[in-house]
Amino acid sequence: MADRHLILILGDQLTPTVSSLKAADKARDRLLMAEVQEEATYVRHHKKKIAFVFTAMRHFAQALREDGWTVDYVRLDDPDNTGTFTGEVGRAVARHGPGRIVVTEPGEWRIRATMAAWQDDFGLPVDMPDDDRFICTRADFAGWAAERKQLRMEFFYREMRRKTGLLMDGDKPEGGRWNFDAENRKPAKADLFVPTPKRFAPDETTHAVLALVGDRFADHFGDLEPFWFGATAEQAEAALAQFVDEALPSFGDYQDAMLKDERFLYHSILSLYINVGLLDPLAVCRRVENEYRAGRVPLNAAEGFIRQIIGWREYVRGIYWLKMPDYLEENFFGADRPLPDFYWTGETNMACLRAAIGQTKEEAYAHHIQRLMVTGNFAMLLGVDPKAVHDWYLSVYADAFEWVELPNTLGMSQFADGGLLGSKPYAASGNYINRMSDYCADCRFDPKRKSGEDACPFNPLYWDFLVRNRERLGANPRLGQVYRTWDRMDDDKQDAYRRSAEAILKNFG
Ligand code: FAD
Ligand code: DLZ
Ligand code: SF4
Repeated sequence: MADRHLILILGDQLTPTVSSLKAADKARDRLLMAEVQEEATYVRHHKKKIAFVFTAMRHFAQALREDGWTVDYVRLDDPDNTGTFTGEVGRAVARHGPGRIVVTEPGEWRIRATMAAWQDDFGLPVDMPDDDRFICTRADFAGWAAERKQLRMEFFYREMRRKTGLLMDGDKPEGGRWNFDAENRKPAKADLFVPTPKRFAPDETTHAVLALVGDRFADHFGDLEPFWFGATAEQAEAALAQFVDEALPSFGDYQDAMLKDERFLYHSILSLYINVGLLDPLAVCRRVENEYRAGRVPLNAAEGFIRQIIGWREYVRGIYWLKMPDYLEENFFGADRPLPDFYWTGETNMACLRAAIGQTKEEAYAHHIQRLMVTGNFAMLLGVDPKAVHDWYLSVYADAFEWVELPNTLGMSQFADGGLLGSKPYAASGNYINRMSDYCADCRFDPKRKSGEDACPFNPLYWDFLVRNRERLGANPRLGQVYRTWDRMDDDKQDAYRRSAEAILKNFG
């Protein structure tokens, strides 16, 4: 049927109003969703992540059917499953004889490159409408970037505030300031009351997916169970409601804090739902703004939260599409060490890394500061190949999709783009982690010791990293003071740092 459209819906396009469905016709068109081996294994995703994507896909397909759509849903264990998007689209074209293929532009460059060949492969036009779940189109971001020498998030964020009207007071920012981050750096005390994120008992569909994933991906990283993620838009809404009621008011205050027994603190644990399309980012922000306007949450919490979404989330997506595919190859420091094995096991006597990696293994979640200042910081100080770091982050988190993960990892956390995203590397010694967490009390190392066997490894590595990379970083005005501190140290102290760092580096190959 030549005027029929075949509409492919990807695993992160689980939104009833996704652009590919806007001009679609329930009676005429056929929808295709496919669980494919290639997507589950192009990096060895955490078991929980695969299970989350598959169960959310299955629930979404069911909701579409109930809404009157005809959906071809190909399960991973379907004996005819070819294992790739191209293979599954090919089979669906043969089944339905459509006149065109429609798919909302994918989030990843890799998939877009595959799709670029489909017109020739299938002799059919391929429509790829923009993904309008983002506030800033790719074209608008490129226009914004073209007018600037420096692509700083803060200025982009202000544009997004103006564009959406979120937390605006006429043409001025609510409360007289754009950014309340300075108020969001409180460390947390271990006895702080902390709410827990909303958990959902697996239903029959999720149980079937868990059995499949347990069977097929047993050798992938991470614990499959207990599995408590939601799988539907209704559940994601319930998770949002609980976050707003219980955690949002303190979200700002403790945004950068880390506690060994509190994995989630006041974070929202919503990124996975937003990224697959179960929650609309702008609607989430409007809800948070309403809480502020109703006097139920302070401005520093609402602003901090909204900035993460309309600021950082939109900004990294813009950077991704602006810079791919070359971005993947960036390696400003020429770092080439392998990722230490303990990133895959959590078995290390560094308590902060043990906690961050251990919870990543169990939950497929760590919050931003754990990702940036513990696992990311350590990999950068050590000089790990940024591609290996990128593979790790893309694999281990339930919310990891390349468009958001890559700029955060390669740009923000590894400074591998030489300063496109940040004005200086997020390098820190044990002092920062000690101040922002309760990890160090349980550690075999001493955050106050600078060198020698008991010194916190972050301390000598921090200085060694700066000295090793002086040619590349020495002219950075934000590091002038740090290099002056190094230059003022006496030779013995400098030697002690470098010898300790050498011993650690030798340990990690
Ligand atoms: P909250 O702290 O509650 O923040 C609220 C929301 O803001 C998040 O749900 C998310 O949608 C958004 N957000 C916050 N920070 C960022 C950011 N830097 N970039 C984009 N969106 C942001 N986020 C991902 O969604 N996927 C990733 O693969 C990912 N990889 C990361 C890798 C590294 C090395 C680092 C440093 C950060 C990464 N982030 C990633 C950003 C951030 O850590 C997560 O979005 C956040 O931890 C998700 O948890 P949450 O929902 O509890 O967030
Ligand atoms: C992450 C993921 C996984 C594990 N499996 C599938 C799948 O089987 N089918 C699918 O349509 N999408 C899957 N995804 C998401 C994609 O790999 C990819 O990250 C996004 O579609 C890119 O925007
Ligand atoms: Fe981490 Fe160093 Fe503290 Fe140990 S002492 S927990 S290695 S920061």
